[in-house]
Amino acid sequence: MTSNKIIQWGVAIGAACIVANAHAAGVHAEQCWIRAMPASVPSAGYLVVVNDSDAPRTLTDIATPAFGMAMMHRTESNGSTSTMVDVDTLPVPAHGSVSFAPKGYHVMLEQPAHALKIGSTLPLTLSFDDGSKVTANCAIKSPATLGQSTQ
Ligand SMILES: [Cu+2]
Repeated sequence: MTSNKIIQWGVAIGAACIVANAHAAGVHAEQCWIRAMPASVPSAGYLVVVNDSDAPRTLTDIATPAFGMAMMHRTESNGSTSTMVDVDTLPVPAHGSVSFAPKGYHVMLEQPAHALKIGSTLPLTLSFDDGSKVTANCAIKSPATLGQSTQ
């Protein structure tokens, strides 16, 4: 009996270590979607960047083979007018997250390599200051989509 208990504890501790390692991997992306616009107009990508690690991370670049240009922007509104500001780097706090959402941060996507197919997915690859990269699969949605994806 005693030795069985010891084995059970060993299994439980092993499982806990696997979970801890997955979190130590650091940063991941969630709920990525792209609002598809006609090729003559930029499309916009939205996602949530989650940092599960103990260290702050800085997002330094977003790239995709699906578009000729991918840029990080922030929308700033002053009453009736709104402008877009370039974002070079974006800090993601330890155990925190940053949301790209309509009227805030967005990924401006220009020059689609192929016509955007609603219902399909395209990858966005995020680069961080520690050299790590995370690829998100982003759902292509119609221009009428306004809110955050619930998927
Ligand atoms: Cu923009």
